[in-house]
Amino acid sequence: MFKFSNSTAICPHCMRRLKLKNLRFFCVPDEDHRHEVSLSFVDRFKNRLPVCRKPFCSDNGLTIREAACRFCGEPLPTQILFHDKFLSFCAVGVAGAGKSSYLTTLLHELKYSGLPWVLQAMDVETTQRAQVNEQNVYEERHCLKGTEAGVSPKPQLWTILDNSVKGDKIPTYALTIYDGAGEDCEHIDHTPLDSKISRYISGARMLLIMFDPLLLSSVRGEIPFETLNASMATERQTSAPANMVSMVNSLANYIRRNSNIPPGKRIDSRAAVVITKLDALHEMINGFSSGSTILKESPHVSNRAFVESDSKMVDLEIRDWLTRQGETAFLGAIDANFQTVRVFGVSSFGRPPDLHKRLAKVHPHRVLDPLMWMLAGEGVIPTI
Ligand SMILES: Nc1nc2c(ncn2[C@@H]2O[C@H](COP(=O)(O)OP(=O)(O)OP(=O)(O)O)[C@@H](O)[C@H]2O)c(=O)[nH]1
Ligand SMILES: [Mg+2]
Ligand SMILES: [Zn+2]
Ligand SMILES: [Zn+2]
Repeated sequence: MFKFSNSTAICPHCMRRLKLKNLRFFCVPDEDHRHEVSLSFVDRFKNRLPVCRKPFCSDNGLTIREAACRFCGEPLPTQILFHDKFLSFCAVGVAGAGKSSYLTTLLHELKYSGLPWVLQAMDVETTQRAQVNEQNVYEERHCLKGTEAGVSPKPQLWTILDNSVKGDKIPTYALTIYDGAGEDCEHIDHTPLDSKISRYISGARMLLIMFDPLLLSSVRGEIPFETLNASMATERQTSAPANMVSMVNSLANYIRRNSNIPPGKRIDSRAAVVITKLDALHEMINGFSSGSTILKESPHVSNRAFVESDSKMVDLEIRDWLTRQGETAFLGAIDANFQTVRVFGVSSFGRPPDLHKRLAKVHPHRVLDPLMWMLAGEGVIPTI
């Protein structure tokens, strides 16, 4: 059995470890009467949220509505401390690699794939952002707009309720997801990035390094022009694959500097290398052969466990494919910098958009695999 009580809460904005005393609490009986409430001795002792005892407030029921981190000042959901595990990941990749589309379908699959988990947003911003993206992709069936560069988008804050555990206490996991702009990732080592973004990248439990295969010239020569055009963020995607190698190197340098890791030591956060837009490669003669594991349905969800042999096979098939494309430098850079690396292949939409960037019915392929890998590593699901 896992000892959930061992986990420490982490501020999703500054990634510092949080205890009850590191939070400020505010009572908001109504907008005109917002005030801070301190923890009593008993609150600290029992590790519980404070209650406002002013007569006006207590007449209005439970009035502690807001909390904030004492370190960075960012607002936090009041319940943030009471999760059993704190999981976070961060998607990095050049502009147009498919990060936001991937995260949209990932969350959708997580909700509807039949896993015994309930996904709840912790704050209003997360709810709104997820709604806008879902509506775009699943209802209006249109590709997303590029993520705004130069600003620090807020991490999405989710709670996973684990219904698979019997008994009166359901384990809950805090899942924070950060989806930045590709443009910012490309210059990560050269520009003075927002200190919040930097802490987030260094502190995430898993990095999703998204690799767009359509940037490879060997691929571009082999797939129809229409498919290529529809599957690229044309106004943004100018990066050559060489940039992916330099992006990985500068990302690694950057994490090393921020976390004081010497150059000769591998970084110990998990790195999931995710090859996106697999659907566009179907027409490639030199693509994956029809019996490949990567083209089969993912077995992890139906087994409610991480199937190691399947994942290893997919890892091998993609490494082999990239080697055939002459792209050994990219994987070399990742293997040299990260201790725990696994390669995945996904299609967020299931088939390419049309020339007007409209989508057919969305059929994501293997989008949950990287998440299942992280959950297995954290002991949430078994590895078989
Ligand atoms: N064929 C295909 N194309 C995709 C897929 N996912 C994304 N695309 C294409 O890639 C483009 C960019 O996708 P985004 O998800 O916005 O990429 P991003 O990495 O978030 O880009 P930035 O926010 O600019 O960094 C989309 O407009 C689609 O044309 C996919 O699963 N298949
Ligand atoms: Mg984006
Ligand atoms: Zn903080
Ligand atoms: Zn009050």
